[in-house]
Amino acid sequence: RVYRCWSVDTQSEELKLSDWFLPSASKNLTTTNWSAPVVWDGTYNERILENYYANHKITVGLTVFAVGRYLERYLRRFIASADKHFMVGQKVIIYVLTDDFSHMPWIQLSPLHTMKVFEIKRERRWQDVSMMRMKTISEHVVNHIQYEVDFLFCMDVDQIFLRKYGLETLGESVAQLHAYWYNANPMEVPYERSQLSEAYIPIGQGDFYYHAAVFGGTPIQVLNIARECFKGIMIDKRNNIEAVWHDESHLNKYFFLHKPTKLLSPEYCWDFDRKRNPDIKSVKLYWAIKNYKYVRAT
Ligand code: 2GW
Ligand code: MN
Repeated sequence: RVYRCWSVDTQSEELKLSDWFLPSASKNLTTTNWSAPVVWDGTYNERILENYYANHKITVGLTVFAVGRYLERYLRRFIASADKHFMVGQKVIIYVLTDDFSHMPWIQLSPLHTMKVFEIKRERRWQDVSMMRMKTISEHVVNHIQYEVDFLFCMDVDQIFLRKYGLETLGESVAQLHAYWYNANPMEVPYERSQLSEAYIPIGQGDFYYHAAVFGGTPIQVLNIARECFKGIMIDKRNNIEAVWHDESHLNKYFFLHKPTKLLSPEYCWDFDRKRNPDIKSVKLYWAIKNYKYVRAT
């Protein structure tokens, strides 16, 4: 299957010509009502960022879980594409959490990039595989990640980097606008609507619907996010309720209560199954094809 990609190279050519003048993406929202930037292609100046970080050396972490069939199916492409596009020129540590060391793909990384692999146990239910990531992330941030990186991203494995995913995405706490809901009225988005769940957001409230496939920030902020989400998940379990979109519902509740300091446009996690759309100028990361019948079989 061939993905449609559009207007990318034109876009970066234009960026080179207009060194200091950066027109903001025409009608796309570029600032939230709490003054957090929404990063779209064309709203940042790569050269200024690179100059700044040339004098402020940082290391960026990236956690990814690959359990069961997701290991053979997605991990290699995720890591290989991250090596090519994620924080190029910066020090990067990719933290892989897997239930099966013996099937770890061999991948040669570029000099500034390294990888640490940890074994985790496999949860019986897939909902738990996804939700328990919050617990594992907290533990690893506490035990070592906080000493190893300045910024941390946590991502789903079923996605592929396509273009430079760089310094413009760094922030205290970073949330990803969901490709399907980025311009929807918060009234219509699939927040958890049961008051019995910790993830409950009342109708009429909420800012955006965020995608749990990407979130990040400083290690301490990520720790807060993961801890709070896991707390909500466990309270729900005790009350015999599971939020409609699992950890994603709890993440949305967290970001509703604690506004993220930076939002990433859907160009940073796009689904090419969606219709071509002039808002989306330069896709940096996209959803891999999911054969649910295959990957979710146990
Ligand atoms: C997940 C669902 C059903 C069967 C298996 C799995 C599964 C997930 C698995 O067998 N092995 C595994 O490593 N995972 C990890 O959990 C993997 O990193 C994967 O990317 C992540 C989330 O599962 P995924 O990608 O199938 O969920 P999506 O793409 O439908 O994602 C959204 O909703 C989820 C909750 O339902 C999460 O919030 C996720 O972060 C969201 O993107
Ligand atoms: Mn996913």
